[in-house]
Amino acid sequence: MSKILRYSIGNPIKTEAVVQKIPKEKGELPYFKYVQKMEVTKQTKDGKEQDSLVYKLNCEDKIYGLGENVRGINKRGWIYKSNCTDDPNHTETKSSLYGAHNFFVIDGKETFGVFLDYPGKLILDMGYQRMDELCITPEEWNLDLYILEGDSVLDIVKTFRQIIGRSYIPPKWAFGFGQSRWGYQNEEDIRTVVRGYRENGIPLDSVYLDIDYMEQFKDFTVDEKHFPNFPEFVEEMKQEHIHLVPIIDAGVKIEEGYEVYEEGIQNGFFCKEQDGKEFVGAVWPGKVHFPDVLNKRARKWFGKKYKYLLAQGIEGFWNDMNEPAIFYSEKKLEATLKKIKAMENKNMDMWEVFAFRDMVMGLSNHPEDYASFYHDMDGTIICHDKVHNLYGYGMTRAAGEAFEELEPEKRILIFSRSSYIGMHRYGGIWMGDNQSWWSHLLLNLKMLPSLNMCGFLYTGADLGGFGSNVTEDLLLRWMALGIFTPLMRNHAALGTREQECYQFTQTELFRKLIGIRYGMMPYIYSEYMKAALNHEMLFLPLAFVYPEDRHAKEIEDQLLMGESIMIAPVYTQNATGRYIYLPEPMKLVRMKSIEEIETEILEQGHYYIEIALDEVVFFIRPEKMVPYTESGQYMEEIQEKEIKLLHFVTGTAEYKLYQDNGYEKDYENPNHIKKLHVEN
Ligand code: MIG
Repeated sequence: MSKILRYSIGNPIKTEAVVQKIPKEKGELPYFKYVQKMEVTKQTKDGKEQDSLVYKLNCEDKIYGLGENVRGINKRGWIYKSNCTDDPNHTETKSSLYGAHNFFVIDGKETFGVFLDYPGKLILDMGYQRMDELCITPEEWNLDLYILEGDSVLDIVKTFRQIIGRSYIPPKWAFGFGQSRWGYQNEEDIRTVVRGYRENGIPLDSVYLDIDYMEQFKDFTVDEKHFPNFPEFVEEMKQEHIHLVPIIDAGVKIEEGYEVYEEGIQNGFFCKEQDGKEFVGAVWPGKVHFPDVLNKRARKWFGKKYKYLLAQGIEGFWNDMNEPAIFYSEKKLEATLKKIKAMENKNMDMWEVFAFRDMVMGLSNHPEDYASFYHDMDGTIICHDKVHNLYGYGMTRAAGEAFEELEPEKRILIFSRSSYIGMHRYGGIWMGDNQSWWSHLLLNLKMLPSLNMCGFLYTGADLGGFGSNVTEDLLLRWMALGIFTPLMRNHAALGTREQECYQFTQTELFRKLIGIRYGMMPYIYSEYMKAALNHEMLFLPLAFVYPEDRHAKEIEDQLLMGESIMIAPVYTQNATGRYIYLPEPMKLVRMKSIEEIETEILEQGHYYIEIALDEVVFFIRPEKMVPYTESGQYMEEIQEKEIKLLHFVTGTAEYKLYQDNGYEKDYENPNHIKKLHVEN
C-alpha cells in the first residue's frame, strides 16, 4: 500500500514539480527530528541559527536517488548541495552538478521516500558529518516536504513518479544516434560529418549545432555567412535523413536592433535588479540579459521565439547555460577591475596571489550575482537565489509549452542542461560536460537509475566524453553503454581530439556497434514508451529488483534495462572482460553485430565474462524476451522491418511491443501495443 504525506512548512514557493493535489498533513513529521546543527549554522549567510532535519541511519540503510550527481547509486556517505551549477569537472569531491533533484529513498530498517520541493539551496548530508545521520538543511524553511511510503523501493518510486506527472516523450528519430561537436562552423563542416558517417555505413540520425551556428552567439539567429540559406540546408540534410539540432543559450545578447533583445526590454521580460534595471551578466555573446522564464508572460514570449527555427524546418533543440551560467556580471567585473588596479606594482605575497586568483576565477557564477537580480513570479517579486534551481526548468518549460501551441500534432526534441524535478514533463536532459575519462563512463551508468527515479527518462551522457582527448577504446566501450541510453549522442569540446566514429581506424566496429542499437530499437523504444506511460524506471539498480539478494544489493556497475535485460559494460581500459554477478539464471547474449549473435545459458552466480572490444554482451532474464530487427542507416529505415525475437523462455511468455509512427502524440492508443508470445 502506498501512502503520500505532504508537510507544508513555512511559505513554500510554487514550483509545480508535483501535479497531483495532495492534502496537507497536520500531524507530526514522522521519521525525522528537528535539531540545531552548529556546523551548518556556521555556513549560513547571516549567521542565523538554523534547524536541520535529522534521520538516524542504521548500518544497513542505503540511500538512492538525487538524480544528476556524482558518486554512487547508493548516495550514502557524502554531502550534496542542490544548487544548479555549471561545473565541467565532475570529480568525486563535488556536491552539485547542473540539476537539483531532491528526491531520495532510504532503504533499510525503514523504507520510505523523501521529496523536498524547494527551489533554493539545500544541503543534503547523507552521512558525511556523521556516518549515522542523514541531515537536511535548506537555506530557509519554506518548503513542501513529501514522505512516501510503499511496499518496496520500486513501489515508492512509482508513486513519486505518478505525483510528478508523465515523463517527456521525444520523437522517435531522437532515439537514433547523433553526432555533435562544439566547433562545427558551417554547412561544409556538417556535410563532412554526414559524409563521414554515410560513406562508412555508420548509422546516424542527427547532427547537433553548437553555438557556432549563431550570429555572434545570439539566440534565434543563424549566421548567414556560414549558412547562406538555412532552410534549404535543413532540407538538404533531411534528404539525407539527418535532423539538425541547434543549441539555445539562456542569455540574450544586449544589442540594439536585435529583435529578441528589443522585445524583451520593451515588455520588461528580462530579470531585473532591485532598482528596476535589467541585470547585466556576460556569457558567450558578451553582455546579456536573462529572460524571466519564471514569469508566465515572459515564458510564453521566450518559448514562441523557437518558432524562428521551427519555421525553417528544425525539429529539435538543446537548451544550454541555463543554471544560468554567468561568466561575469557587469558590476562584479567593474569592482574587481578596480581592486586589480589598486594592486598594480604591489609586491604580492602568496596569500595575496591566492586572493587575487580567487577573485578573478570567482567572477563566474558568483553567489552575490545570483542574489542581485529578481523574478516576477506572476506578481510576486522573488530574488533569484531563492529560486535559482528553477531557471533551467523554466527555460525548457518555455520551449515545451510553446511547442504544444506551435506544433500541437508533432513531437519536438528538447533537452536541457539544468533541471529541477517537474522539468521532466517538458524535456530530457543530457549529463553535461563530462570528460574523456574511464571513470565517467561508470558515472554515466550510475546516474541513469538516479535520474529515472526523478522522472528523467530521456537522458544520456556525451559519449566519448566532452572534455579532454578520447581514445578509440574508450569511445567503443562507452558507446557499448550508450547504445542502451535513450539519448545517444557523441559530443566533444572545442579543441579536443576529433571523436566522430569515422575518425578512428576501426570504423567497422562502430558501424556494427551502432547497428546493434538500431537493431534493438523495437525493444529500446518499447521499453522507453512503457516506462514513460506507466511511470516506471527504464534503468534499475539490481537492488530494486532483487531486494533479498545481498550481492545484488551492492552492485553499482550493472543495471537492468527495461523488463528483459541486464547490462554490464566494460569500463576499464585494456580489460578484455569483467566480473559480472547474475542474481538469477540468465541467457548471455553476445553480439558482434545485430546479425552475429551467440547465446549461452548461465546459472545464478559470479562470473568472469570475456567481452572483446568488438562485442556487446547483455543478459536476458528468465521468461523474458527481446524483440529486435535488422539495422539500418537511420531510424526510418528500420521502421517497417520484420520483428525477430531473442528470448529465455522455457514456459510461455508474453511481451508488449510498443509501435507507433514516432511523430504523433496519441501515446495511449491501444493499437500501439502488439502482444508477442513465446510458447515452449
Ligand atoms: O561554456 O556551447 O555543456 O555541451 O558544447 C560552454 C558550448 C558552453 C556547455 C555545454 C556544452 C557545449 C558548450 N557549452
